[in-house]
Formats: sequence, structure tokens, C-alpha cells
Amino acid sequence: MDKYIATIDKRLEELLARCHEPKLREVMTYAVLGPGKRLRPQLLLASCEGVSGGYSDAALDFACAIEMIHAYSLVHDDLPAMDNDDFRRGRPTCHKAFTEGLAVLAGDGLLSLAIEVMVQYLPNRHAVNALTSIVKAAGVGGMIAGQMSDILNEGKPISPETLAGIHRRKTGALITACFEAGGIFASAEEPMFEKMVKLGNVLGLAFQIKDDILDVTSTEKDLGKPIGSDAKNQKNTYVSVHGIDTAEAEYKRLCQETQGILDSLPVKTGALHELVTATLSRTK
Ligand code: GRG
Repeated sequence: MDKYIATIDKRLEELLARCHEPKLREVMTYAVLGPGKRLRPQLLLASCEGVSGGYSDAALDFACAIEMIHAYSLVHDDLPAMDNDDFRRGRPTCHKAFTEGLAVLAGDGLLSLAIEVMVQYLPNRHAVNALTSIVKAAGVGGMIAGQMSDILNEGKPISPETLAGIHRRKTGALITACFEAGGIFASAEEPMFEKMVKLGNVLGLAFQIKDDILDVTSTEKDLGKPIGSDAKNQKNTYVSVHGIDTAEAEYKRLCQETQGILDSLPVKTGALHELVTATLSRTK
């Protein structure tokens, strides 16, 4: 996967250079180019390459835009007004390394730069469809709505259905959008596109359940951030709602389902298989 990460990081650096305010660029760079997994842009590129055998410059820019949106969501999620976390990716969170004001602005800057990068490809049909998919996933029917429901339900007992709605919108929607955008840029036809969306949905849920499990079973050293932060913030998680045993069992079931969908896809490269398998066996 190194080939994707090096390409993504190089392009992210070039795109960040479009910000001519030096301090803003420095904080945005800290937020987006830190030691994260770059999972979402890799999923976009690997799914596009898997279907069509390659990816365009536009697909790479959309992959970078998704990573900027992801990084902004982490910066804002870590703020004192939200989860109030001091560490992420093994180093101080953005507001700790700089200030709260600069972290808010860097998050805003990353979101608007992401849109600017995608908009430059309009009115190309693929770009219109991928942009629609990504902004919907990141927006008021997706990640932001999921985060809102998460906050409103802190400390309250919630139903499994409410929890599923939080997970699907807060984390799953952006992961599914990676597959949708990958499929769009690869000109994937039905039923291939449908399968990719399904893969995104299942992987997105599995990813979040694993995140909930790791928050109680991992170590601060492995995670790069304090464990037990969900309990500290009275968050509803798959573990708090269903218990650790059910969470582990559901995670295992979702891994098998993911594998089944992957095996049914006539993909051209092994990169997507490799990436999804690595994601499912992640320990951080
Ligand atoms: C503040 C608008 C706004 C949204 C926040 C995504 C999100 C919504 C908050 C992040 C909180 C969180 C830890 C959610 C669990 C799933 C998740 C997004 C984990 C972090 O993603 P990774 O593991 O991170 O891909 P890296 O650092 O590797 O990029």
C-alpha cells in the first residue's frame, strides 16, 4: 500500500500549497499530513483501480479531498467543545499543538479546500456525481448529523437502532463515499457499483465496531491516543450498548460478510483485497 500513501501524501502537500496564509497552511498540514493511516483515500484509489485498472488525476484529487474532510472532522472532534482529547496519532491534538482558534480555522480551511479541489473538475459528469456523493456523506444527512446525534445522546441509554444510525452516518457514510467515488471514476456499471456500495456499508460498520472495541481493549501506545475516552465522554458505543462479547461476535460476522462481497467482485488488482484485509485486522 506504500505506493498509494506516497502518492497521496505528495499530492496533499501540493494541494495544501494553494493556501497562501503560512500559519494556516502549517496548522492544516499538521492536521492532514500527520501519521494517520490514509485509509479513505486509499479505498477510493484501490476501488477505482480494482474496477478499471487505473485511476485519473481527478480521482487522486478527490481521494485527497476526502482525506482533508476526514482530517477536519478529527480536528473538530478533538476540540474541548467536543471530545476534549489531548492526543491523536501519537502526538498532541491540533488545538494542543497550536490553539483552539487555529484548530477551528484549520478544520474549516481543510473542508473548504477539499470542496475547492473537487469543484475545479466540474462540469465533468464523474466529478459532479462523486462530489455529490462526498458532500452528502460529509454533510447534514451524513457525518455531521451522526456527530450531532452522538452528542445529543451522550450519557443517555439508546436503542441499538439509534446507535446504528449514529455509526452509519458518523463514520460509515464517508467510508461508503470512498467506494462510490472510486466506482464513479472507474465508470463501474450495475451490479458492480451496488456491490461496492454494499462493501462500503459493511466495512464502515465493521470499522466503527472495531474502533469501539479498541477503545476498551487496546493500549494508549498502540492507539496513539488515550484508551477509555468513549467512557470518559459517556459515549454510546457498540460495546456499551451490546457488550464486548456481542461486539466481538458481530465484528467477526461483518469480517466474513466483507470477505464474501470482496470475493464476488471481479476486481483487477489485489490492492483492494489487501487494503480491506489490513483494515479489518488493524490494531490502531
Ligand atoms: C466534528 C463534524 C465532526 C465530525 C466528527 C468522524 C467523526 C465525526 C469523529 C471522529 C471520532 C472518531 C474517533 C470516530 C471513530 C471512527 C474514526 C473516524 C476513527 C478515526 O479514523 P482513522 O482510524 O484515523 O482512519 P487516522 O488517524 O488513521 O486517519
